[in-house]
Amino acid sequence: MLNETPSAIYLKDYRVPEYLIDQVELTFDLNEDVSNVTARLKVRKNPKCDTGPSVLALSGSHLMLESIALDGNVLQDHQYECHREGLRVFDVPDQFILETVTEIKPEESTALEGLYKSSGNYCTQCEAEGFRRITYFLDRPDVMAIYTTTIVADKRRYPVLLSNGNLIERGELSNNRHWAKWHDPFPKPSYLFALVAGDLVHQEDHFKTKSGRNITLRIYVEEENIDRCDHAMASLKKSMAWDEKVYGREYDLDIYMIVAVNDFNMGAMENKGLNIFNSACVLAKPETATDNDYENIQAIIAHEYFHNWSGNRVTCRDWFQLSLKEGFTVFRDQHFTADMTSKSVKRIYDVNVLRTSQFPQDAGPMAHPVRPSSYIDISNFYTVTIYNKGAEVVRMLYNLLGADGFRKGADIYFSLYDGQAVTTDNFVSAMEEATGADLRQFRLWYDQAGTPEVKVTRQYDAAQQIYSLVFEQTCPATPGQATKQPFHIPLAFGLLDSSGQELVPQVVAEDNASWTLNENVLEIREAVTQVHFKNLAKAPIPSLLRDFSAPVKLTIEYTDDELMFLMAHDGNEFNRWDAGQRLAMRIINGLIADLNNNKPLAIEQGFIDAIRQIIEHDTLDQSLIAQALNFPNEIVIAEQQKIVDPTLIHQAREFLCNQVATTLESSFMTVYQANLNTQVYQFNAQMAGQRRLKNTCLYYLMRLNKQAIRQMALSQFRQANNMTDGLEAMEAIVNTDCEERAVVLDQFYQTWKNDTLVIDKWFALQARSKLEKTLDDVIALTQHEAFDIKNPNKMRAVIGAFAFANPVRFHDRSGRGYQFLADCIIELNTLNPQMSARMTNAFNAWKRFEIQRQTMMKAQLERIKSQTDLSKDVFEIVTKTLAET
Ligand code: B3K
Ligand code: ZN
Repeated sequence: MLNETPSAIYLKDYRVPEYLIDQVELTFDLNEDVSNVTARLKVRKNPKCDTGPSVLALSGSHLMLESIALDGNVLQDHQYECHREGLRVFDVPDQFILETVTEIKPEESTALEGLYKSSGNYCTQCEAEGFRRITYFLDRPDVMAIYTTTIVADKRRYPVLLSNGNLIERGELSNNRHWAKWHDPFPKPSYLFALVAGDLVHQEDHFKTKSGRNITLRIYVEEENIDRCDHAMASLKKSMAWDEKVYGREYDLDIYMIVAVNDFNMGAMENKGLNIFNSACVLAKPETATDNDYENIQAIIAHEYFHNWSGNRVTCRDWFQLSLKEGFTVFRDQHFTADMTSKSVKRIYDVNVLRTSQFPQDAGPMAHPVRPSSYIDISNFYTVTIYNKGAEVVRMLYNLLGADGFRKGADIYFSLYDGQAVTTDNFVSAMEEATGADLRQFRLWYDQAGTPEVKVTRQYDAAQQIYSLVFEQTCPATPGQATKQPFHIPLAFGLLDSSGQELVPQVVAEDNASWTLNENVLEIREAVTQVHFKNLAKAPIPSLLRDFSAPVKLTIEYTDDELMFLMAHDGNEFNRWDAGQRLAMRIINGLIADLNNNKPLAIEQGFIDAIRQIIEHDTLDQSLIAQALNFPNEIVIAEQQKIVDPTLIHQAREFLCNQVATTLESSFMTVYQANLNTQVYQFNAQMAGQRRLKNTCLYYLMRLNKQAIRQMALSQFRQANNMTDGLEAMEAIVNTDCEERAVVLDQFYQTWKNDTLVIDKWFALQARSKLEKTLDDVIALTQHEAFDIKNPNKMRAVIGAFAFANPVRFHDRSGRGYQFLADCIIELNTLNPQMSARMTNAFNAWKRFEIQRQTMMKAQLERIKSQTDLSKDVFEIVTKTLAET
């Protein structure tokens, strides 16, 4: 906790490490309450760094130093100094062995960093700076070492002892203790270190690599979960095959292990050869996991596996480069999921994440570039900007260079930098080297924060048969960046004739044109770009930013009829969906204005008819139809408002959805009935799509709150042979004020109360409920016997779902939602600073709200800030959120 104001760390201050550590030998003596770590470090002066005094400065935190020796000689007090953040050893030679013994208390680590306990088992989380809670070390990613780890523990309580690499020896000791020794031959940064000691069982399988090596695959879980590993194992094997096929990357160790733990701050961690996963991101069987869980698990297993190359073999020089591994790896997992399911459906899903989370971040006080230039606490920078916008930047490169060019660039990147810690700039250079492309301006995507806005206007000259598009790009100011330079933006587009046929664009070539056209991708580079198309007897309808080819906000004044035309005819599935989103947004904005002016509300029949055509479409992918029926959510709508009033936004959106439900009841009912399916559950894109569409129909129908429909939902809830259908029926009921609500909630709880992951779903859907009493329910749920503020999954399910996914109830006019969240943040601040800081982000947009809510949110932020023991994590978010600019 803070004794002084935390200070920022700057990219410009990066210096190579003065010392390197080539080899690490660790011995863990695990005992209840206090454990000992012996570290034997082979240290040498970094030849790239010839200046500086001979002082070795190691990081360390929450450690008790028991002994320290250099080349076998115990150090005297004056030869070293221990301080709050580490250890300094004076007058060290150019090469030496440093041996320390430290005492740690894993049982006390509620922050879930370093070595800690979850459900009685020991596990670790070292990224970004958790290793320093295990031993004194050069805990920075550009120090890569070879690790040998010995674990000694009680045999009955901890029969399984795991670390990175391969098991090389094991043995028995007296007093019912045993030991295991692991060796990882690949040099790695300390953040990839892992250890597990526990009472676990495993599922085993094998994978034969393309060069014929046989890899052992194991998933370790608590005994009661052994029947929930099949999907994760299948996903792992698919990921391994995909990375060989698409990137030519083969796995390198003889064994790949995944361990599921119940207490984990995020989804999973890519430790070399020993991934540690939040159990929610591994365990699945049809009765307990939904289609969304299945998809999520497949994506996260793939993501962590892909890190073995993009992150582990080639790692980050410093934490400013975090997106080097995260953006690239998210792009890789998105591409994998698209290949396993449907390209358009996956793209829509990913764009929804950008619009719901990343664009608001870019527009708020925590906006930062994909490669930030400073941070106070790196844990706060595992953000949608680093991950998802970072992936968009890589996707733009992929689209600009083509699949072959990009693959060549990736090959160069992996071979040139294997075993090294590098920068995003090295990544872009590899792409340039492979293709000869000039990516100088493109690099601005890494350094400039904010979402660019592209305004498009169009003109048609009938006499000349020339059609012109004018693109004006701007980017709003973000903290620390008042002005921006224009971006290099790839805009995929098409021109449609009045029957929906695709025209072949013929551009009027101009000398010194700043833009280029590659097939159907227009690359713009300047603040204003004009492009003229010739030989057009009539003005075409443009379909722009196809497949969301750049992470920008594109505005163009389409007429309603044009949007409906694009909804029906655009050859690009993503843009068909997006035309529907634009139209729905326009309607909702109109409703908000009418509500403001006390005007009666109405929806034009044309829109309803267009929606009817989509519902009844019998050749479209059913997941795609379901996506088209999901109008922009309340957070995305809020993004568009000058002054945000969540109550009005909610009323407007509800009015639209209710009108659609009322007018199209019979269509929804027909489609619902047609897709009832009693077959054995299987997870595949087609069946998941069918369930998704059916449940979307049920959701609309339940808005009518009719007895017969409630019965229908109830019987779906009771008869479901899988969690997806059971939970969707329950969610539809829980969002309706009806007598069945309490019945299903109680029945579900009684059935599943011993299943912690299922109970998280039960918590989350109550926290997301739009009923007015939700705020009181949420407060009560935090007192429920199954709630535990120390468990991040429970936190996310109750408090996270409420604060981030239920704007109308969180922003309750009384301000009680804010008070409640601030209480939680303050309680968590000492228990788990990372989680606490993440929750604080729910206040980020406070300045955009109407004045009463703004004032109340500010008061809560001030209250958090005034806590005497504020963690560095929360300090950073709260001060940046309150800052004037
Ligand atoms: N690299 C980890 C995230 C670590 C977060 C540390 N606070 C998971 C992932 O992105 O794969
Ligand atoms: Zn990652």
